[in-house]
Amino acid sequence: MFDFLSEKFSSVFSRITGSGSLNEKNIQDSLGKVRDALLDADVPLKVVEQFIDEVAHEAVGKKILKSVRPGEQFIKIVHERLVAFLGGQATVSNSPAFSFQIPAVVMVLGLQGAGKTTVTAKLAHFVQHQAQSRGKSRSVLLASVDFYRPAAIDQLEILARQVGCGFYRASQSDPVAAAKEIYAYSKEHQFELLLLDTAGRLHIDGAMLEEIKRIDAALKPKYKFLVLDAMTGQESLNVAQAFDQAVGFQGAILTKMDSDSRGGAAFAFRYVMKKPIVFVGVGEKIVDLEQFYPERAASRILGMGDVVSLVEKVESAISLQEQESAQQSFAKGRMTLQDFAQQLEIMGKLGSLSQLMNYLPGGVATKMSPNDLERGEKELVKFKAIISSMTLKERLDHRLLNGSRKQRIARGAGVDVTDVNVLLDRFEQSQQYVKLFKKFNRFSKFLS
Ligand SMILES: Nc1nc2c(ncn2[C@@H]2O[C@H](COP(=O)(O)OP(=O)(O)OP(=O)(O)O)[C@@H](O)[C@H]2O)c(=O)[nH]1
Ligand SMILES: [Mg+2]
Repeated sequence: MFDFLSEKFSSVFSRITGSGSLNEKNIQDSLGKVRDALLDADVPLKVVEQFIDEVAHEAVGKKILKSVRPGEQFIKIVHERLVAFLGGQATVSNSPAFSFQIPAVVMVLGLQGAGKTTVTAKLAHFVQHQAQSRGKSRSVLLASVDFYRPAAIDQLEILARQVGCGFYRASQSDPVAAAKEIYAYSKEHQFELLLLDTAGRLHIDGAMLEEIKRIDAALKPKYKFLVLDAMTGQESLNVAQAFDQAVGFQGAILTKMDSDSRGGAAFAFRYVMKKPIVFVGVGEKIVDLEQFYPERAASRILGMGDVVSLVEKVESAISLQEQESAQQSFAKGRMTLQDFAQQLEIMGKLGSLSQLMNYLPGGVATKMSPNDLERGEKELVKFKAIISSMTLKERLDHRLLNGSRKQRIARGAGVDVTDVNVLLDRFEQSQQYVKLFKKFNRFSKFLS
């Protein structure tokens, strides 16, 4: 998400020099680059100009604090403005645990192929998972009034099975009658949440809006979300406006943020519609839905990483005990091969390297090619084997590893001695990284 922008932004800020205060002269070059980056990301010109004006207004005359470099001071200002542009602090999408008030009907709207059906299933998973983590359960029903594409309802049925939630197929094929039938079924069976998938068309047209209006009037959904494909760029604004005039909606769900979407849609949507982006879709699977936090998105754009989201991902995937031991090695600012092995284990549970890299600061993700990543995945497998051939003593102190020990370990793991050396190199690098991480923590405290 926002990789494109963070790649562009990463070179912008180091160039500001001089001390004393930020002035029109020393930020001009950086402002120009920020402007170009946003335009390249398909952010509408009007929005970019307003943004640049705000940053300039905020920055000029700012005294540079003694403890930071001018570039860092400028980043802080851009960061604050980005957060404000992407939704500010006080919206529903910001609350750390967005949850649906129940009972409720939720309806998704959007053009053909935007990702409505997938989002409907992802929301069902989200709600059930959220309830589970609190030791509760929620009865969720998925249903569709898409009678235009023959396989549309089958697609939803398959997804419902994956999610493990309720599914109902209406017997009537008039969308409004079907919606009423679905609603009656959901009431009768006391579902707490009904998620209704609707049909999309290639373009906004009168008949489509008319149909949505009638379904809306019949069901009076508590929540309506507009599903927007992040790849469509500025066009999505017309779609948003048309749906808003027809039935209104609370917020948007931007899908396909994992693709090479440049993030412009998020800016444009927020600026024009003044409504929150509530969720973003980051992949095709039902788990690939994240709540949208302007603050975190801004950090990612600026190449500061999104450590908070990473931590959440970690928390949902690994045990408390594992987290604590990882935390300890980070806090010490140094780690042993034993810690390293444990972290490899944890990484394995979290997903692929390329997914994880996106959360890390410094635009790490954009600097790695798919080949690098694939090699990285293979290395991880080897590394695990190598470390498991070591004795505990060796794991706690890697300096013990002389030539003959390395040979023994390589034989045990079924690899070459060079592989053992590669592991040791990587390990030493990651020790550096742990130190860096500590520094980064200090820096992010300064920003907040
Ligand atoms: N990579 C990626 N693909 C997605 C995401 N969301 C949806 N897709 C894919 O986009 C395609 C269209 O998704 P659907 O959910 O069928 O879209 P829809 O809006 O229901 O489409 P219609 O019912 O035809 O109007 C599918 O191939 C999905 O797997 C996402 O967040 N990331
Ligand atoms: Mg669909």
